[in-house]
This record gives sequence, structure tokens and C-alpha cells, in this order.
Amino acid sequence: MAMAKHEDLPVPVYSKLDSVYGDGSQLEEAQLRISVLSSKFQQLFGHLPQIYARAPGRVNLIGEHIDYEGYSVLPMAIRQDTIVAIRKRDATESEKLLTIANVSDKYPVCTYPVDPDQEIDLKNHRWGHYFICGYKGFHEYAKLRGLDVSSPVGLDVMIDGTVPTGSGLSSSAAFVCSSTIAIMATHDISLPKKELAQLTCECERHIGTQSGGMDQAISIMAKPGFAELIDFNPIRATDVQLPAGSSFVIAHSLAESQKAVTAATNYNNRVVECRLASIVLGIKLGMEPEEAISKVKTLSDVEGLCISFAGTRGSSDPTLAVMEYLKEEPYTAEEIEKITFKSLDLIFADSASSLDVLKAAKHYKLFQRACHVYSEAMRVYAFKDAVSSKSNEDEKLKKLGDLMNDSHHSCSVLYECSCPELEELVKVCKDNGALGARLTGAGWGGCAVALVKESIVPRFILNLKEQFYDSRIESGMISKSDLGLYLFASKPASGAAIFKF
Ligand code: NG1
Repeated sequence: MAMAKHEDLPVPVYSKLDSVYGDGSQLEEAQLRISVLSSKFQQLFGHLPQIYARAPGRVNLIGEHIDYEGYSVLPMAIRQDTIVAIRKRDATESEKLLTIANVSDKYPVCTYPVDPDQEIDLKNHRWGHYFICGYKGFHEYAKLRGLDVSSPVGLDVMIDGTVPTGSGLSSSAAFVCSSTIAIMATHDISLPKKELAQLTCECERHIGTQSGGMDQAISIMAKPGFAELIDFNPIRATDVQLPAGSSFVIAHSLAESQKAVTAATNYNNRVVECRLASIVLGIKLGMEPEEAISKVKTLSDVEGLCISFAGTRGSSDPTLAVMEYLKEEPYTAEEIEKITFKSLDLIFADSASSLDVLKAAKHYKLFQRACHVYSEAMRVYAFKDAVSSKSNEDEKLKKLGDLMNDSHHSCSVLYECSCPELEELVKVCKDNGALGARLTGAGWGGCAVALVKESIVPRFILNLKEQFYDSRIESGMISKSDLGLYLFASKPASGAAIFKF
């Protein structure tokens, strides 16, 4: 009998923590977290939770800002995760509310009505909104699929997260995925991982970012010991065994990246610029403007046309079409509208978050964004090929490091999603022997990831401490005892799971 593929299986349900956390210090830490969660839960709600769901954060090794353009990416899960403890209220309990608490006092209790059609108040950002993303998304899915979900009763929820927030390590996806899985488990509904990855990606868009699906896909489909090449449309994960003797060190720039709050000028702005670049390329390469506007959503949609053009020059590199047909100077809205014969407001009329981008934007850098996306997409495959190549370890590591450096350069110069703190940190990493170093995640703050030979990791970490963190500890930005939260070596960890004890 053929074995079911990993992505066709549901999220595993375990009765013991060691299935996820192993048997070392991580297990001890997890035991402590669960015991604090359950006692705080009981204190607040008067009952114990019925179910716990956990989902990890991730570090993206290569393939930045291309998932929403339909291109494959190469992340791995990290050990830091979010655990959601949940209890469905009894139908007889009079108060119907979603009450979302956190083990940390930093996050005040949030309450929401049980109505799944409620609007999330995006102008007033609250941490509990991420739970509501999962709640709304699940109910929309259930309605669409005609699933039998009993009428909403209240939910008691308590969260414990260890993924640093605003760090480019997907604390938001860990929160949304664990919440969605927990909510589904209270309804005894489970889905194949690939469907759940798609669903949770749509859930997270309720927060107002036009995310691609990388973070949710890796959080749900990760396997310990492997990075994953994630393909989209349809979502698929292929195991990537990283070279022995290598280690990935994650280092926080200490600049917080507030993705949801800055969406209109940063993240969603780039999504809009990529869409405009692809429409203009489509038209320049022979499509009717109306057809391009209605059919072309991403740069991958016009890649075929770009490659055909490159073929006329004896190449298969889509960036040749970008160089030929897009200009390097930023475009004004009027310049683009002369090509599209339609106003930008009408092109994006069905997307409120894109209209917010148009309001905030002065101009659009189509050439630079398209060059980044096409070249980064190629680097992901080059990285995957280098990992599985027959060359010796040193050559392999050098190649991987070079690709990471090129990726950073492209993010910084063409995509403009770096910041001064990340630039300084990446330089410090390289100066101290990293084979490659780059910003990871959305950028504009958050973390860098460095490829380092395993043998030099302790020295490397010490040097980063001295050259980047000590001055920041002295100025009170972080405390010395917290350094381990901001600077650590990471191995590929396991994906989402449910615990029923
Ligand atoms: P982070 O780093 O978690 O904000 C974001 C997107 C990804 C991807 C990267 C850039 C979300 C939830 N995640 O990641 O899908 O586009 O930026 O590569 O929006």
C-alpha cells in the first residue's frame, strides 16, 4: 500500500510532550510552560484547558518576498513556538464570549464577541486580533465547505509564545496557526496539512497584510532535521538536508519590524508594486491592457512571456525582459496609467489594503522590485541544487554563503527592505567568519541569519556579543540575561502539533 504523503496527513495529536520537545532541556522547559499555562488557565477560567495546540516560528534561509509572487522559498522551523490552551464553553454557560489571555502580563486579556462575521478593528491593533484571524478564517472555511459546525459558544483561551515578536521569525504565523488548529480541534475537525497551510495563510490576511503562504506552510509542514523547499499552487514541501558541519545563527538587529502597522508603506506596498510591474510587463510583452489587468496577479504569471522574450536573445533569464521593458527611474501613477489605460484606483478597487498603499505612495519602483523577485527565485533553486550537489563540503558551504550574500544585497538595494541596524549586523556577521549572512523574513528590522561552520559557532556568538550587542546592553536596550533570546544557533525543528493529555 502506498504511504500517504506528509502533506496529506493531518496535524499529529500527541499525549506526551517528548514527541515534539525531545528529552533534553527543551522538554523540561516545555513541561514548565504547560504547567504554568494550565494553572493560570484554571485560575482565570475555573476549568482546565481541553486541548493544547502548538506551532513554531521559522527562519527563512533564502527566498525573500517572493512567496506572494508564487515562487518557492526555503525556510526551516525553529524551536521557539506558540502554545494555545483552549476550552470550548458549555452551551449552557450563559456568557458567550471569546476570552483571550496570555501567560505574560505584557498582554492584557482581550475579549471579542462570538460572531464569526465580526470585523477586526484594524485601526486599533490589539494582540488578540491574531486569534480572531484564525477564528474568522476557520468559520469562513467551514461555511464554504458546508461543514457541520455547531452554533458558536464561548471559548476560553490562554497563549504562551516564545517566538520573539517583530523579529522576522513569524511569531504572527505561529500564533495564527496554533490558534486555528486549536479552534478546529475543539470542533473535532482536522484537515490535511497542505489544506491547513492554505487556510491559515488566508486566516492571517484578516490582519491586513497581503501575505504569501511561506510562514504558515513551514509552521505546519516542518519536520525535525530538515529545511523545506516550499512550492505554492499547489502547496508542497520537499525535504532539504542541510550540509553536515554547518549551522545557522539567528541574530536580532533589535529594530522591531511592525509589519501589520506599517503595511501600507512597506509590505503591502511591495505587493502592489510587484502587481503593477507584472501588469506593465504583460502589456509590453503583447497582452491587451484589459486582459493583463484581469489575468495577471503576480510576476510568476508573466514569467513565461519574459522567458520567451529572453529566448530571442539566446537566454532563459526573465530579468532580460525587465531590463528591456521597465525603466529604472520610479514611475508616477500617471505614467503607469498611460500604459494600463485604467486608473490605479480602479485596478485595485476590490482590495481596501491596496487602496491604502496607493494613498500613501508617491511613486512605484517597478524595475527594481521585478529584478529582485526574478533573481531571488533563481537563487532559491541554486541553493537547493548546491545542497544536493556532489561537490565537497567546503565548496558547498561557500556556494550557499555566496547565494545568501547575494540575496541580502538584492533585498537591501533592489527591494529596500533592510534598515541601518540590519546592515550593521550583517556586516559584523561577515567580518567574523560567516560564509553568508542576510536579513530574514519581511525585513525593515528583525533578524539576520548567518551560515557559519559549526566549529566556530561559540566564538562567532561571542564576537557578535562584543561587537554588536554589548553597547546595546550598556545603553539599556536589552538586558544581559535576555541575550539568548536575541542571538542563538538554530537547528531545523518540528512542525505544528496538538496535545491531549
Ligand atoms: P515575516 O517575517 O513573518 O513578517 C513576511 C510574510 C511572508 C513572506 C516574508 C518575506 C506574513 C505572515 N509573512 O514574513 O509570507 O512574504 O515576509 O519573505 O506576512
